[in-house]
Amino acid sequence: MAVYKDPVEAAKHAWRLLEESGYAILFTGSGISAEASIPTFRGKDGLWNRYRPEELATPEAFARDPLKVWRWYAWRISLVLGAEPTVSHKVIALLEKKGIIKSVITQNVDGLHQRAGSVNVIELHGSILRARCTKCGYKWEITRVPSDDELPLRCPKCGALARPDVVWFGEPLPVEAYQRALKEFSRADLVLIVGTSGVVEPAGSLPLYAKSRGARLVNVNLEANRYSGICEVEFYGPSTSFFRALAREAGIHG
Ligand code: BJW
Ligand code: ZN
Repeated sequence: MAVYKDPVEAAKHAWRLLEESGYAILFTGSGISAEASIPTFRGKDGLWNRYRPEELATPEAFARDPLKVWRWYAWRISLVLGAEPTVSHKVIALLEKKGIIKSVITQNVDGLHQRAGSVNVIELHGSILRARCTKCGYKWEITRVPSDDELPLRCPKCGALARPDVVWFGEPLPVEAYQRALKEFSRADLVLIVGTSGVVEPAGSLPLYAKSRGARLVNVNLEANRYSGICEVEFYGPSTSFFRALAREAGIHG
């Protein structure tokens, strides 16, 4: 196990592991989008410091006050639509293109991996840029920030109340995405974990599952998290500094 503060040293070590790997995957959380000015959930500037999850990100909260929940999501949609993928997202997409990593399993709902060009992306917690009818299940893309008088959104097919197509606390993960993720983590021999605290289940346990099957782990985070102490490489610093250095090692010029 090696712990780094220097992104160049960390990237050199991680690149060696990538070259040795047969099936490397990425597991990402909100920290990878923090440098795109999209707030994380926990920590100093996290959303849960300013808002109470049980008032905004549970089915009970939505049943109680759909307008309040939709207003909060409309604000977050505006942040996502105004954001650009970071160097981290872009380098990850190029690594996939080169066949060096096979898939990205993300807890994020912001779609930035896909916008950066990643193709094999598994979204475990849904997408903030999609709405879903609470009655007929119809889903559609959200391409602009809904105005306040459009809220709460209604289904264009049946007129019933719609909700953000994300996974709230107490809800099961989308079955197909979770099954695909399990397959990826059981196949992987290297998992790069980027920008997640790892505290939310069942997603947070996936890297541990891979490790129990012999995979090596790389952890990229600003600070210690659930995976600290069990990874082959741990880098503590902003993910863009790591991926910039990794791109150099990989000879990638975006
Ligand atoms: C940087 C950085 C930079 C910053 N560079 N790094 C077992 C034990 C205990 C509880 C449970 C359990 N099993 C289930 C539960 C309950 C619950 C849960 O996990 N609770 C825990 C919090 C205790 N889980 C659930 O309810 C899940 N459902 C479920 O289990 O259903 C069971 C069921 C089965 C069958 C029928 C019915 C039910 C669902 C969880 C859904 C999570 N949803 C959210 C909201 C999504 C929608 C939205 O966006 O509004 O998902 S919560 C939020 O947390 C979001 C995230 O995807 C998720 C993970 O957070 P993430 O990404 O890790 O962010 P942070 O903020 O925690 O961390 C950011 C990290 O980045 C930090 O470490 C920073 O240091 C770092 N960082 N800048 C590098 N520049
Ligand atoms: Zn409908």
